[in-house]
Amino acid sequence: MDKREIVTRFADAGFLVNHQVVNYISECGGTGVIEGIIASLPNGVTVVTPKEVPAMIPLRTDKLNVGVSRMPEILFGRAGSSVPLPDPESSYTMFRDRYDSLAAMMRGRVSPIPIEALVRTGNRFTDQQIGLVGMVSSISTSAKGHRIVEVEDSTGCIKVLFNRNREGFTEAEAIIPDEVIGVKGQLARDSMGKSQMVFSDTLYRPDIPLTNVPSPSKEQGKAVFISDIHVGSNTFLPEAWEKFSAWMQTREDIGYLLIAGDVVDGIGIYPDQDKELDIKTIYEQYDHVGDLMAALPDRLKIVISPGNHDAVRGAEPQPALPEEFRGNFPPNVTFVENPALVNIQSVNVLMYHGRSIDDLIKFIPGASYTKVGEIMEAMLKRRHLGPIYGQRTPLLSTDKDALVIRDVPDIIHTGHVHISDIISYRGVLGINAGTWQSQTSFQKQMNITPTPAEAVVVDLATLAYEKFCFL
Ligand code: D5M
Ligand code: FE
Ligand code: ZN
Repeated sequence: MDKREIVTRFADAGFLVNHQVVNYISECGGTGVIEGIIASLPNGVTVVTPKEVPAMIPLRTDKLNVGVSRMPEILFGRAGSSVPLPDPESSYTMFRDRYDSLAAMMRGRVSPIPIEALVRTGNRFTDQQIGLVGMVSSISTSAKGHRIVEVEDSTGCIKVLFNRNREGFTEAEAIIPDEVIGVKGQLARDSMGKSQMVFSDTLYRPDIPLTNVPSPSKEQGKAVFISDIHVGSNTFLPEAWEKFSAWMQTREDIGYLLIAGDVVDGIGIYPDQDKELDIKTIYEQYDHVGDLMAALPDRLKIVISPGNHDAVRGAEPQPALPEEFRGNFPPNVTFVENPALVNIQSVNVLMYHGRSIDDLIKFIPGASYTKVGEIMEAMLKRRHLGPIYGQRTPLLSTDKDALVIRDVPDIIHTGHVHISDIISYRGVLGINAGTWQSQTSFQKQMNITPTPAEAVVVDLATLAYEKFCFL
């Protein structure tokens, strides 16, 4: 369209027009465009500038431009992906996968020899420095206070002694059942002169590489991390949630909300729970969570993974919340399994409810509920979210061990213990989100003081975080 004609048309309608607008229309518009622009002009405008032409308003690249936040990409833990092995006895497959994948992370540092070759009578390694990688099958303490750890690989098993007077003994004391460790040390006969034993010089864990650096997003955007809403419980804090919800309306810079499980209090999770429930059916509890999610800004992309109070199988990996409970949720919610690896604007977030934290606190000396950050660190060092089999965390037999931390995440997001904590370990940000329920009668008995109504905001472009409280 001719530029002079454009100017004339605006003039006929009583408007002056800026040259950028003229250029824009001459390149991509017909007469209909001019009529559209004129029709939508606010009262009082006499000069038409790019500001008045919605299609010309550039996409904002400042931090407020998260209205266009992309859908989270589920890298691991997509709904329906964790399938139990047909034969529950075949947990061997899963442990074999755990061993293989964690051993691979240490092979270069440890140069392991198969254990069978170390224990064979007359083997050529006796009294030599050797390396091995094994899964911990039993742990004991000798009369002199040394740690004796039995480890196994697919070829055999052997005892390793960690001397209490050696440097690094604290890490050896923190060895837990079913984790995979590497050892370098001296192969020798035990004190009875019978079987072979390794006297450890150095303990290795799969760990996060020292060279790991955080990889923030190249795009602007922010995400909120919460957990353990416990809707339905009479200790759920509706006023605090309302404050949070109202605040979210004002935070146009936030594009994502991630929730790490226990969104409802559930039904029949602990004895006499019904006496502590305000909402007594599981469907009504989820419908209410759906209402809470729908009241949040719909520009948000919400990701929900389940916890031990949710209406899914307790054994981990836990499936995503089934369709029958999702009826009242808005379409901007994505349901994933527990655990799940979620990519938001190229930042990888490992979501895990954290039931194993109870077990890890029990087994790691000095660990406590008030220092959950150390437990997230323990998971990262072991590259496993919950190694200990047969304690409080039920583990499902699957062909791949879903709790192995295969790829180093940028953020690990847990919950469950209702006490918030944030750490940074070798470039990985660890966020244990608190809860949205006040102290329960059980927690009172156990002397657990929760940190309710907190939300952690992470700037995806810098991975800097900020904590907000809504009590
Ligand atoms: O777990 C909240 C926290 O309370 C978590 O650290 C476990 C602990 N907890 C809760 N119930 C029990 C029982 N019955 N025994 C031991 N520890 C418990 P949540 O998953 O929200 O219940
Ligand atoms: Fe919880
Ligand atoms: Zn929980």
